[in-house]
Amino acid sequence: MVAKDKADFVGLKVIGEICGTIRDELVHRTEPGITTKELDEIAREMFEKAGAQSAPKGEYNFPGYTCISINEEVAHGIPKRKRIIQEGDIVNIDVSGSKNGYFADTGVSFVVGEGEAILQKICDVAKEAFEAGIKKAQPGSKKSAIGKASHDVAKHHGFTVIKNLTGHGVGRSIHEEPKHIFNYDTPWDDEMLVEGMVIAFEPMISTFEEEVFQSVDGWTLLTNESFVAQYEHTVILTEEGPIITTL
Ligand code: M3C
Ligand code: CO
Ligand code: CO
Repeated sequence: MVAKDKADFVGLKVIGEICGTIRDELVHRTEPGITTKELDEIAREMFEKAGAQSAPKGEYNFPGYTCISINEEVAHGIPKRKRIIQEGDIVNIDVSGSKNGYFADTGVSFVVGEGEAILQKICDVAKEAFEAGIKKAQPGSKKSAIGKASHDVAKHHGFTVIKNLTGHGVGRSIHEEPKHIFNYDTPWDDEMLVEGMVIAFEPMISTFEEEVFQSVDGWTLLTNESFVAQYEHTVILTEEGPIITTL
């Protein structure tokens, strides 16, 4: 969407804060021994208390309130009673929701306790790639500048980006125009960014692969052998600078 008036900004900030708070609480509660279903249950209660709805459930009938993906799972991981989180796992928690017709989407990858150093490294690089991309997200600039900046960061650290998953427009629904915010340079894409445009930018940094594939469960997106970290926020683009609603 393109945010135009006070009501749009307030609506986006309200659901942004709800999703950001749920994401942080789930990260905080993640420890070895907890199941992904238990974490999702915390999110269910928090959505309910906030008078908000889970976007995956409400929009796609996803079997969970949040997407929780571990190790070879990159995204759209289904919370499960049998999936017990272990020390050293790389976990991605992606929280998206709506309230009063406004939507937000945010996610973060992190390592549980002590893990392999490279896992922490890709998490740090995903954040750095997000920040580099968002610096280019100015009204009047080309949309493709965002992906180029994030890919440059990945390459600088010797990593790759996932090319068959992208960020997206958000605001009045979970996935809307602009359909794709790529994680790499797309010089053919001459779409321009405009004042008030709301995007979810979500660079996915891999140790060496560029594509994910879908699991037989019909939801979970997997890698073959690499590890992937994602970092996502909902951002309103303005002349005065980006407003991150999900901080
Ligand atoms: N929030 C998710 C979508 C959840 S709906 C099942 C997203 O938009 O960030 C991703 N899209 C692709 C991978 S993660
Ligand atoms: Co998301
Ligand atoms: Co998203």
